[in-house]
Amino acid sequence: MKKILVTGGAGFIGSHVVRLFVNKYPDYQIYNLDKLTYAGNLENLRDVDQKPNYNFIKGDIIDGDFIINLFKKEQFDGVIHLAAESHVDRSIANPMEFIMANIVGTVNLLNAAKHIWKDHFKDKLFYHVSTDEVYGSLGDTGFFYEDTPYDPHSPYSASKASSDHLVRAYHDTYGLPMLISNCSNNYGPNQFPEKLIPLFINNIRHNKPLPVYGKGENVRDWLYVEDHAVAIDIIFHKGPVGETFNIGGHNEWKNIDLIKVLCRVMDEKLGRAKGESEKLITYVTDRAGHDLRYAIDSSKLQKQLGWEPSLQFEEGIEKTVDWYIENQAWLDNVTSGNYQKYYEEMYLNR
Ligand code: NAD
Ligand code: TDX
Repeated sequence: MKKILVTGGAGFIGSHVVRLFVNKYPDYQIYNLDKLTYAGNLENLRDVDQKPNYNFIKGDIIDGDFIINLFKKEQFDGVIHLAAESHVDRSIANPMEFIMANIVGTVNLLNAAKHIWKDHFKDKLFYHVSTDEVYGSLGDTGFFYEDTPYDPHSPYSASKASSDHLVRAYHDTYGLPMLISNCSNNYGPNQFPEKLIPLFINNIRHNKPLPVYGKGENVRDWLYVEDHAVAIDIIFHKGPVGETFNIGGHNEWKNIDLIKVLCRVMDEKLGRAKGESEKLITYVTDRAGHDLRYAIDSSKLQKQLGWEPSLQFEEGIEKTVDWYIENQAWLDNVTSGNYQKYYEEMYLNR
């Protein structure tokens, strides 16, 4: 029996990680700790939330006393830490929320793990989920490797870089057993419609403008979210303690090219005339400090631990569009704020 704490399990990637672990490891008890910010949605876990090995805890990683008491009470064997403020544009508007959640929140978890695990580090593991954005921005060529120097530009990426440094510092200073992975842009079901792909799917659905930042020439490296969850499972179970792994699908797209693919697929799925959705493209003022290009080299993970992305992008984007079209109620609930009632119904009014 293992007790695993997953932080941020009601969010986009966290919900896919929780689902994978709850279904694949019936012998583990999975504890999903989430504050349920605007980005946390328990509806994402409706299909597993009645399973006997799933537990939900509403709580804030910024609250150090709460975190230490939780670790004392539950005696977790491992932590998979995903809870974070995750949207770059929000970090530009309000950096302090990112400092608190991503830096202070991570240190609270590290302190609790160090304190509670101190005499028996051997079978414990603190797995920190991070992003490729810590490495900064590439020019037209080259890749991010695990030893690429950190060079973050947004308050979001600087807060994630800071949390990565702190996780390594707790390993080097106190011997805390840890692993870090840095992943490229994720897409797929359950992503909050403020990030590029679900925002544009939702806007196309409502015939609203598609705001392309700058000239749409920035490049991102896209990975299907379930492939990220599988990579986390493999690294958590097989990764040598103290190591870092990059995760990415070698799938670079210029924003404007990706948006045109999305428009084409949406036209087909909605039965619209060819070229209809592209008419919604609207070029707007660029994001401040907008990183030009991200591209991950994940050959260490592929060679050492045998992970491979399972989906080609065309297949992944079709699956994604199908999911949002089949789950329009999810999108409507998220955009209206109704999804927050699910918590009240499930956990408060019983
Ligand atoms: P998300 O915004 O969809 O979800 C974040 C979750 O964390 C939400 O459920 C939210 O309620 C919870 N949370 C936020 N602050 C909290 C706090 N103070 N206490 C407890 N819970 C809190 O994010 P995501 O896209 O699923 O990203 C998850 C993690 O993966 C983040 O650490 C992010 O940096 C990292 N990441 C994301 C991507 C991506 O493309 N989305 C890529 C690489 C890495
Ligand atoms: O309306 C938009 N118009 C636009 O042109 C939005 C929301 C985005 N963009 C551009 C900005 C980026 O170049 O599309 C690209 C993708 O933007 P986001 O979806 O906001 O993702 P990004 O900023 O690349 O960061 C994401 O990947 C790394 C996640 O949000 C992070 O959490 C993750 O760490």
